[in-house]
Amino acid sequence: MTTLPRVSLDGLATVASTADLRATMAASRSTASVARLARAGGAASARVPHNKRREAMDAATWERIKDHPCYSEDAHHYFARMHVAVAPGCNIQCNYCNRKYDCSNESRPGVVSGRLTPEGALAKVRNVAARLPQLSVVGIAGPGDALFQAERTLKTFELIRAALPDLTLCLSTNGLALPDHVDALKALDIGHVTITINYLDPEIGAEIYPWIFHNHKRWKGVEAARILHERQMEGLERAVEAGVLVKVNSVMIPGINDEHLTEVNTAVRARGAFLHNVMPLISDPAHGTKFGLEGRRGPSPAEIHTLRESLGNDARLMKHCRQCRADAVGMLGEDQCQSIDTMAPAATADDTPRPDPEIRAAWREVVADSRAAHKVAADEAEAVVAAAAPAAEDRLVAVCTRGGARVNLHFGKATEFHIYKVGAEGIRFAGIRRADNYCLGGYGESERLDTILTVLEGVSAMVCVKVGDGPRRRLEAAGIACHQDTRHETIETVIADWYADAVGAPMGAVSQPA
Ligand code: CLF
Ligand code: SF4
Repeated sequence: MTTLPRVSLDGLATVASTADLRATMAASRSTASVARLARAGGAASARVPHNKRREAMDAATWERIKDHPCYSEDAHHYFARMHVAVAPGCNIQCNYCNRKYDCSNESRPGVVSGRLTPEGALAKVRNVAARLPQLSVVGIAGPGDALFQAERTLKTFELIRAALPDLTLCLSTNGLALPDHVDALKALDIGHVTITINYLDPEIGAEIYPWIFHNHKRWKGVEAARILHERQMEGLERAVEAGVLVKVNSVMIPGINDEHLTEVNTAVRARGAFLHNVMPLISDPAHGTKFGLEGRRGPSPAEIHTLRESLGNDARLMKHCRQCRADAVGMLGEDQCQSIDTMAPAATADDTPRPDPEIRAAWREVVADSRAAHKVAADEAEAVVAAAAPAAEDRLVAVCTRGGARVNLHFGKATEFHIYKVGAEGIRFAGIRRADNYCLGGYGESERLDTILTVLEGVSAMVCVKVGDGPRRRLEAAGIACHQDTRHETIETVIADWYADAVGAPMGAVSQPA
């Protein structure tokens, strides 16, 4: 098996040299991996993504998203992003936002990011790039709107583009100011833009946005919502025309826009949006937002799942978003922003780590190798599932993983579960469900287990490296089978093993790719 080397993710403390990384790569290429690669057609297969939906994508588009952890679900197993919080102001008010915190369109309320100057942002990017070979994308997503004071955002992108040209630049906005800046973004070769679009109907929009600030004037109610809608659609169309890959984020707000999001999905697809990301409203009175204070609830994981299924659950639906903060650093779901902020400054200029594009290039080679092995393993797993029970009903499986697309985490340490749907259509990623980890170092927390059981509503099995007897009994009593696998194998392989067992087919009935 090809095992991804773990580099600089735990606290960003270890600086990996290119030589170290290449040595680790060589050591990780086991005989089994080489044999699998040979069966898959060798190096050429490294460029063929394993998931069926990606096989339909043209090569140029795949090239643009294959290292982007948000635009490619596959990439998020291997690549990291960082945000630089250079945009403090905002031109609208969302009822799910408290300005004390970050922009809730891409952030979890309850945290606040430090503000950076463009020069400070560049220094931080250089520091992270020197320590994190997985870094592939730098985004600006707040803490306010990235285009309200666009000069700060554009200046920051300009500095990063000049200093680290191999990094992809990415921007997230509420869309109000987007039509005015598409040309400037294009000139800086910003090819990935996210717009938060929560409605088409201004009457619904007025329930989400009390006011906007536009053309030197404050607008309120339905009139404000109509202007915001028109600007969002114009920005989307112009950005698509300019060749930008536009992702649309929508916050699902039960009782306001939950049923309306189907129309939003149709409209943004028709205008060329590359991806649609439906995110749950995060609402808590402690956050002091209007929705939080009036007790409006967010959707349950099952409600989000049902909506995504109704939207087709296809290639153009993002399901692995973590609603990360405006100064997030690291792999999605494994935020290292505090480690980097509290890191001791270098004693001398010579101690300052320097970004080395070769390390990132070496990491991309590691990933290409791992992806090729993953494709073979996933194909084998699909064949096992197809042979096991083509007529059996779909099951949801919760996976404990800390990256690399493998089952490589103990249940007690999981702060999120990767949900897969397995059945007649094979094995498909279906989303992420988050909960505080059960194990607190030597003992488990019963209340946390209650929450985990709620979060895993509708799930048939949990697969992990190990689970203790206590939580296993509770999970099984709730109808969730526990499947332990200590091999650190590919997610699809472990799911197929469980599934073949669960539906009663003989294990190993199919051992080769179909
Ligand atoms: Fe950042 Fe957003 Fe770019 Fe990603 S986040 S600006 S597209 S680099 Fe990603 Fe974070 Fe979800 Fe955003 S997981 S909140 S979708
Ligand atoms: Fe808050 Fe972002 Fe909405 Fe502005 S766009 S009000 S920062 S959630």
